[in-house]
Amino acid sequence: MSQPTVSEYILRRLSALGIDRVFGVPGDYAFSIDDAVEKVAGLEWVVNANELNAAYAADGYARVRGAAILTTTYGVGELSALNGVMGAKAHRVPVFHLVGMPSGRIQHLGLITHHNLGDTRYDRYQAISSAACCVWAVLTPDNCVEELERAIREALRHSMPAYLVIAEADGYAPLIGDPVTGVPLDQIKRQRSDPVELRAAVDTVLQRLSAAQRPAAMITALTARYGVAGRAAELITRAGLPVAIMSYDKGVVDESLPNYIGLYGGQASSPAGVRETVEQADLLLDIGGVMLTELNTGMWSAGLDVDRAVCIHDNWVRAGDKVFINVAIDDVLDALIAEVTPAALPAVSGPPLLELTGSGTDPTSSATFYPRLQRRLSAGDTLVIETGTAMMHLNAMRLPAGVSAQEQGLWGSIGWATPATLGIALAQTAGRTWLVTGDGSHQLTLNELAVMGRYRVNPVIFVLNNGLFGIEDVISERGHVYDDLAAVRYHLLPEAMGCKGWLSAKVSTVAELDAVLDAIDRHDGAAYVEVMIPGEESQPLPIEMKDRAYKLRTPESG
Ligand SMILES: Cc1ncc(C[n+]2csc(CCOP(=O)(O)OP(=O)(O)O)c2C)c(N)n1
Ligand SMILES: [Mg+2]
Repeated sequence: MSQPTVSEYILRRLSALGIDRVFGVPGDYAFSIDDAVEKVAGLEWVVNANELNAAYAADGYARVRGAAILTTTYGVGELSALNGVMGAKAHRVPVFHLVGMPSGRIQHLGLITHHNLGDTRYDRYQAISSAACCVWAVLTPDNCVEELERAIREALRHSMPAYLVIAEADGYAPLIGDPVTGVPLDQIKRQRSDPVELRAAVDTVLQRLSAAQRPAAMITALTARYGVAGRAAELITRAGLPVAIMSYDKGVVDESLPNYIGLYGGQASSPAGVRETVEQADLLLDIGGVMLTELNTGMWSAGLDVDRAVCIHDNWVRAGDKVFINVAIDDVLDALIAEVTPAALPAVSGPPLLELTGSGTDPTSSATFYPRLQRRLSAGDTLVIETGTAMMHLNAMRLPAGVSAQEQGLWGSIGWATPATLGIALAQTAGRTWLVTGDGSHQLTLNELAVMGRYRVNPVIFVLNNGLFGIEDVISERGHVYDDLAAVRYHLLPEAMGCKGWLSAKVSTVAELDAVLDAIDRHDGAAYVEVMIPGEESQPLPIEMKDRAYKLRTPESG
């Protein structure tokens, strides 16, 4: 058999992980990659509206499939993608970012090229783009086989993006060396354990569990990244532990579990009793490693005692002042599931359904919208949550059985959710993909609606139109011109974007909202609803709270 080209080989090898789409924007330096996508069996192009959107879409896809491919062109393309790739790094999402660059002949002749600064430095962007990744390589015909294996291994081991650069002529050149076939991602052992450390870690966790009188657990999104969220749930169920999540981890636990108690976030816990269960626990089993940022902890109000916690991280375990290293999370969970003493599930009452309020000509508002949304989601669905006021409401809303969620709470780049919805919808094999986004966030990336129409994905999208960067008004104060938005008529967009067969509506009363939700139930296709929300809902936080949270006043003397 003749050798594949370097770019064909790279794409074939990556597609063997179980990837069937390539997100990106073509460019002349990247043509070898762009052409190869058309040639490699099992891969299809998704041409995004811009590279930032492509990176967000790849992030969404990889959250479902475990990994994604993103391709952009030299300089202008890769730099536009950077915010999205960095977000994938923050959220531990393996995205393979493939970038073309000027060929070796251009470089050796010292020719000046476009997408450069008018000089003959060709490697300028590598330091920038690679900073958003955990591994990077310039792939050539000679080093491609080995370097690509290294990049795949490291990206999966760390669960972070990889940056792969291919000079154009090299991409078209035949591969030198023996191709590797590869296997699907779920058959890959991503990290291996030191058996002595593993035994010691597992014994310690088992001892702590059996000694505990009031244990509780938390599970984080990191478990989903390593494909072990199901095993984490199995462990806490077998061990009979009540389980809470934090905001950033929304969707990682089935919230219909009888031992699910709700959202922990210090003083922002919901229901409020979750705080006591978590903070009074004599053993807190943290599976994944909770993230104690201000937004995740009700402004650093979490009272978690390190001595009472056992944290199972991706490849290390901490129990008080003991740290076990080189212990892979899947090995730790497997051993604990096998060896833990089974216990009955605690009788807990998790968060109730939101109260259904309003009717008829009452205006749509947060109070009338979220309870209705909650009652429409069903098993197999995914809810995509945009940063902003919507995230505050949706994190506290109990998800129905079998419903998962995705959000970008840590990186928090508004605009992420709309293209991520495209990637998630393309990656899902069942269930509906729902998006709730504020109008301001949507304005950043709404051109991706056209791409959704082109590739015939069928999300259900709610754009909450309050005419404001509302959450910014909350944390600053009302009335700043910089928080007012251009008055877009959102519900007309699907039509203008060429989205065929989309149900599209604008609702400003509860009766209209109920009617459109019924229509969506009956509609076999995408839906796009502009929901009017009163701007007055976005009331500023008390001054004291703003000072404490965002400005950190100079302390009083004495
Ligand atoms: C890329 C980026 N730019 C700016 C911000 C700052 N920011 C955070 S939330 C927000 C406003 C979101 O407004 P909208 O989507 O309308 O939601 P609302 O709170 O009004 O419901 C802004 C501007 C950010 N997080 N990310
Ligand atoms: Mg808004």
